[in-house]
Amino acid sequence: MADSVLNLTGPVAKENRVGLSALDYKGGKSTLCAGCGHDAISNQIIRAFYEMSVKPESVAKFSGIGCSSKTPAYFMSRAHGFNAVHGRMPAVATGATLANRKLVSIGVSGDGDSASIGLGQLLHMIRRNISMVYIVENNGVYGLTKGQFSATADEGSQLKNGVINDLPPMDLCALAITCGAGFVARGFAGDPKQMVTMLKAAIAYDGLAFIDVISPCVTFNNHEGSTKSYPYAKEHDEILHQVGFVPSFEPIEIDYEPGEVRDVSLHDGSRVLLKKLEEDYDPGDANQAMTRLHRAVSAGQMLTGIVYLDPAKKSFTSQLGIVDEPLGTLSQDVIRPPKEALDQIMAELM
Ligand SMILES: Cc1ncc(C[n+]2csc(CCOP(=O)(O)OP(=O)(O)O)c2C)c(N)n1
Ligand code: SF4
Repeated sequence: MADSVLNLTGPVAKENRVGLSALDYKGGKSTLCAGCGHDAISNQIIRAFYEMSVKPESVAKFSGIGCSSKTPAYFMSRAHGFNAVHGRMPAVATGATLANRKLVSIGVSGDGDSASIGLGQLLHMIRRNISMVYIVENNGVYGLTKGQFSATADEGSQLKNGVINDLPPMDLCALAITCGAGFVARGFAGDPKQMVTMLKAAIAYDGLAFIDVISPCVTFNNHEGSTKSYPYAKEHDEILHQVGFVPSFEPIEIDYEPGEVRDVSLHDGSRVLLKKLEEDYDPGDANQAMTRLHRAVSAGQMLTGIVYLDPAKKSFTSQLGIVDEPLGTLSQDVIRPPKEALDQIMAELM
């Protein structure tokens, strides 16, 4: 078992702008395998919300089913939370977000939850531009059910038992851009500096901020044949997939420069090749974003950073003109048409 909470020494022990310390953002103790990439992401979520001074009570956490979907229990215990049915988190989050536009919503899902069983739900949520941070903790496998390939597993990658994946992977970032997402990013669980920066930008974005995070499964997808392992991701910084079994390891952490390609070795000997977007990369060009994603795949790399950003895109709540006050607390005399209005409608129908 790993403790998911940040090391609360040094600057994080200070109070933020709303008078809270990082401790106020912690969650329960993680029950994930030691070294699982998902715990590293939870830590950066805690850090980002703390440093952005978002009150935990104003946050709504959503998830589906999977090891990744368990993680909202490991951060911000004081926030609202809903653990939905496998792959159905987007429908629940859509309803909650529309009912109360004041909530700061964050969804945490897995590649099985979002790219396999829940793909239809995810695509419609992106298309509607629901205001929330949507994280896919992408390890290329169904970790919770013992490591079967998911729809993001790379063709030719191998399970620990020798089974080879002969289907092509889905690139969730490319899919998100195609479906009209206004904020699309990719990160690596072992690169906390980049991760926390992208999370802060995502929290500040009004609309759906989609972040695909390569998050190695150290137990079922972190071996030599895996392309979603810590080592593979670190070597091929372009798209994340890692599967493998890594019993109780120290999390891998890297720090590398924009524009650099980093070959990362996972605990089981597999590798990931990460490429960080250049400092002067312009995320405002969707065509360029798609080209870069495709080029990275051809080079066997995972491209990380904010791949695409459209700050002008309207969120669904703005488009619908939803009032600021949560719908659930509006009084009857505001939400109910008066008798005269109903009588007039009836008269028009006669
Ligand atoms: C309707 C339904 N089908 C199948 C399952 C079994 N199941 C539970 S979690 C899971 C996959 C989780 O994989 P992923 O979302 O990638 O999360 P990870 O565990 O890898 O973080 C599956 C198939 C289920 N709970 N419900
Ligand atoms: S099985 Fe894999 S995804 Fe699940 S907690 Fe363990 S390392 Fe993480």
